[in-house]
Amino acid sequence: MELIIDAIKEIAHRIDEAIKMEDLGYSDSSNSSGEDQLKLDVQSDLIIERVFAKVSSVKNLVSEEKEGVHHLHDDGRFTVCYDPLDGSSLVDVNLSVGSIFGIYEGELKAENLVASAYVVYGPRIEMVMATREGKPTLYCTRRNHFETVGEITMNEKGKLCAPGGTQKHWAPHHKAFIDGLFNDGYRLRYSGGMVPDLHQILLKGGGLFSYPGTTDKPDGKLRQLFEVIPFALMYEQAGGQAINDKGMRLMELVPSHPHDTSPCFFGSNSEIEALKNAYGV
Ligand code: P6P
Repeated sequence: MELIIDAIKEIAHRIDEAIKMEDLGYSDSSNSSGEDQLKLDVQSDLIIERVFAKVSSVKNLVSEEKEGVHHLHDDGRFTVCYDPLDGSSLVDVNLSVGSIFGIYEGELKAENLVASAYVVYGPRIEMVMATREGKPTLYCTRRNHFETVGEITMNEKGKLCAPGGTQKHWAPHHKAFIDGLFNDGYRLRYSGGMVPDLHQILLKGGGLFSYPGTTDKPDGKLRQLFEVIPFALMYEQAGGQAINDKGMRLMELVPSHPHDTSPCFFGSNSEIEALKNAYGV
């Protein structure tokens, strides 16, 4: 796992450099979810492929930007499912974006997630890594090198609310619940970038990030293997919870297709228990 962590650190530096140096235009292609691809999306995907090609323990890669499985090493143990540059459309307005990695062993389902990591490309490059043991670890770059900052623990109750999805497409019970949080004094913190939005709640003591099923996206928007399950491990290991709209742990998801999405709620215990009550689950 150390070699995979080192690979992600190398990827982080290279993608950060690409963000600062490369053309921000759109490529003439779209990804598996039908979203237009920035040249940066394609460039970031290529960087990840090339770096993991040097890590013999990585058997396969599955990218949010492509269909299918990219085979690397016959004797490898792990499949790395990744979103190379989540929220990339925010780069042209200079907001933070991120890369997300889920490291699986065996069938691609949540119970086979061995570890997860994400990188935030912001004023500094920061990285968080979680395994099934212990709290997530925060790393940040100082003088262009990653240094370990410490463990991440969420409070029982927070004060931040990151409500995803188009509000006019929310179910009435979801809108009433979110409005209730704001009436209780929660502060709106939503950039439209999953990585910085979830990173902020993890580091600022807690709250709730929600991307529900909506009338226009009944199964939600965020992808299980590349986005939802990796962050579910982070939140659970930090002492919070991560569930879907049925109250099921996201760490029990079994995608039927690599690009399946799921309604998802990540947060401190108090907010998630309140959401379960509001959803009647
Ligand atoms: P909405 C970015 O496009 C993304 O995939 C996530 O990073 C983010 O949380 C979500 O979509 C934002 O979606 O519908 O709220 O704009």
